Amino acid sequence: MERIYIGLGSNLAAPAEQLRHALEAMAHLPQTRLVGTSAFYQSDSLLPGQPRYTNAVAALDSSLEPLQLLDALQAIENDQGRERLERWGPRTLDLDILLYGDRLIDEPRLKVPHYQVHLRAFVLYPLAELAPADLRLADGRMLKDLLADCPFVGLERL
Ligand code: ROI
Repeated sequence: MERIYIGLGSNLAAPAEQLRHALEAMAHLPQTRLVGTSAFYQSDSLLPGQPRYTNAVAALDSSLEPLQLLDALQAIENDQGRERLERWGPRTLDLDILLYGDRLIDEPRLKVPHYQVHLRAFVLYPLAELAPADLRLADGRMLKDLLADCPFVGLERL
């Protein structure tokens, strides 16, 4: 079993409902237990001209291998009507593997820790609700240092 953190995001079709539905689906994955859910947060899109996003983070304990988990998360995204029209386009549901135990993963389909984790308040603050205060990422960075460099700006805790 490894502790895994998943970032959830949605900016289409009742985002908070999308997140709740995805949490329910993750709770039913094989070899997996949903052990925690952050609050939901709203923020503007990093790209202009899109609806605001609702984001959250979930903690899972799972014995699925990373690519098995990625497949399962993409199936949940697809079930909830995700259409991959453009790379950074609006989406009904985005599920990102942020951290996977203390693994460093660098594969074409999957990079962990997520490459933009340090830039995104809407990931770091919900993550900090679930993770231990002294969490060290697999690449050596401390969560508390990333938080100190990423102001809580433009986030609305729902
Ligand atoms: N902006 C916010 N606030 N939340 C997201 O999840 C998010 N996801 C994206 C882009 C378009 C970069 N902006 C985002 O993919």
